[in-house]
Amino acid sequence: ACPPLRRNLRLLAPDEVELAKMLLSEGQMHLFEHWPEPGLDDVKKRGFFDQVRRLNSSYPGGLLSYIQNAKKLLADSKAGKNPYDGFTPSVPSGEVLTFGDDNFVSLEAAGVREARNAVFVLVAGGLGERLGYKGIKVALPRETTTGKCFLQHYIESILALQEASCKMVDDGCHTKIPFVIMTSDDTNALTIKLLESNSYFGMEPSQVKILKQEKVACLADNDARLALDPNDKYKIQTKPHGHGDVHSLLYSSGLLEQWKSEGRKWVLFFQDTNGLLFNAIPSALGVSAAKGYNVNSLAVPRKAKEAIGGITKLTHVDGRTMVINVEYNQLDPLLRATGHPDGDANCETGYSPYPGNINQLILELGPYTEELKKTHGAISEFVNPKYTDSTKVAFKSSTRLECMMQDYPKTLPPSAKVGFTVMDTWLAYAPVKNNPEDAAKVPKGNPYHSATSGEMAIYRASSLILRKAGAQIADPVVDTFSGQEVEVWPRITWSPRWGLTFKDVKEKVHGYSSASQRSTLVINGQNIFLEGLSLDGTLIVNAVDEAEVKVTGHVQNKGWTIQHVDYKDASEKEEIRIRGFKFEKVEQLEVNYREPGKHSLSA
Ligand code: UGB
Repeated sequence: ACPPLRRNLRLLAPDEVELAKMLLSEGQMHLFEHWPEPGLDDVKKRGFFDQVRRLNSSYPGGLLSYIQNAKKLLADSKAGKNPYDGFTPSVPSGEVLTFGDDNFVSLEAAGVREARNAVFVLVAGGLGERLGYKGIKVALPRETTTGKCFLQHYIESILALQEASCKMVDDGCHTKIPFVIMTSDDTNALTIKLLESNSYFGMEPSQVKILKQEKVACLADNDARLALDPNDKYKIQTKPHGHGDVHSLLYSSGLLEQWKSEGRKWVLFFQDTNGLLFNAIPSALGVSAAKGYNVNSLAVPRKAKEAIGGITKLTHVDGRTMVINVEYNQLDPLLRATGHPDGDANCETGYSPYPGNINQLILELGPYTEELKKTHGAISEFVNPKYTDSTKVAFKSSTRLECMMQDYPKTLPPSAKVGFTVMDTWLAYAPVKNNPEDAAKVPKGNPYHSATSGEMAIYRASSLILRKAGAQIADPVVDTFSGQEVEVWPRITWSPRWGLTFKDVKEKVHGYSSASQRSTLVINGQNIFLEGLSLDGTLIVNAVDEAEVKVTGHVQNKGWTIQHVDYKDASEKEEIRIRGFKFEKVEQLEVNYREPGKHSLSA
């Protein structure tokens, strides 16, 4: 059927011949039409099949399934078929938690207890095009007071949970919580380098597993003809398939079975830049355990049009129902098509009635493993071609199939226990996704999701938690950085081992402690107790675990001031430019306790 290929068949291994036959039967002749006689470009021809093999083995069901799925989804898209046809959305009900109340505190305790049976999975294959940052996002500082990057914070949080969880059970537990990072070709080398050059931030290297997702083939037209790379006609053009790949990678890695045999129970998925997430993990895991949820999604109140999905109850005309994320670009059309003429709009509370999905999923390992044995981790996919015109005959550029990790529940039977847990945004969610220019254009009142707002959210959360624990923390001032108006709270931050749960914080803040608005406070150590500290300036306390440090008295100095930084100022580092401010470290008190025993810092 394809003479240029037939003439080159002897270059191919038997399995490659089978792949070639499959490609021809699926209408992919164009991939070979330009192939010259054997003897010319043979290395490139072999390279082409190396790539075809990789594309075939990294997709559940192989390249044949990929092409067939693409044909169907492209035909649906051309016909204007709505993936939610037959479904009516309504507002679901879930667990709504109030930070610091008795229920919250007991759920946190239950969650910490469960943590030794948990594994964590970070999806970090995205390049963050919207942020426009050149490096990997997990290497960005979570806040610039300490400069600790997101990955360090995540690892320290998991280690803190591991230790606290083992302490709660009196059975000599020495569990090491496994930590998986999904990378992609865009992020893999830099992620490994970041870990290796920082001794894995204190985690044992054997605890960390990297799973690299492969890209998928691009599609040139409605017949799902694979697109050749414009710069190399022996290469198929590829693009990312989305965070949904994490399920098939976990399945094929064999890790799920290994974890089951080790008696583990929960798999917690999370994203690359949410510096507040671990404030929400203990209580959310507590909810999963208390409710016996197979799937628990974390959510926050959502502003209409905010770029986070809406958790929605969908009821089909045939009676089926499911509680699932409807992605932000689909919620508005779905609502309009089902009798809500205002679409994705705020209700009288000032928020969308649909809770916002922050893509932190807690799955129960047993049912998850069983489900993946059936699906092999394949996740419902979508395609989003940009057509040249309304005839929908041609694409402006090649497209590809995509998938999202939160679509996992779509294949579950109605008997599955799928729930969600809503928490305050200030406590749980502050992603860094938008560059300063785009952030400044976000409608007033909606969150910026920028490096500026992401860092300020850390200080706000720390301040509010300390307030709730009884400390007097000054009100914020409002300032504008790169066109974004934000609240600037005292710059308070602590290591995860100090304040893993609200109970931990409360136990370490006694008496009358206070911080003025211009203050910066860094608490770095497990046993540091604020007992009547009055801070007006900058205080950094570092202590080894065996040291017990009481901090009292009045600390006053010139402190650290905040300087505005123009995001176009090329003399500043990119990670500073994207936040629009930096600290001028004028004066500080920094104390280090390296010896075990009781110490007191009375200023
Ligand atoms: N990611 C990968 O690991 N691989 C990929 O191929 C792509 C991404 P974005 P998005 O909570 O804030 C999601 O781009 O996809 C990783 C939810 O779909 O930051 O626009 C990437 O590294 C949405 O419902 O987000 O939106 C990152 O860690 C809402 O919950 C993660 O996937 C929103 O996140 C997310 O990628 C949110």
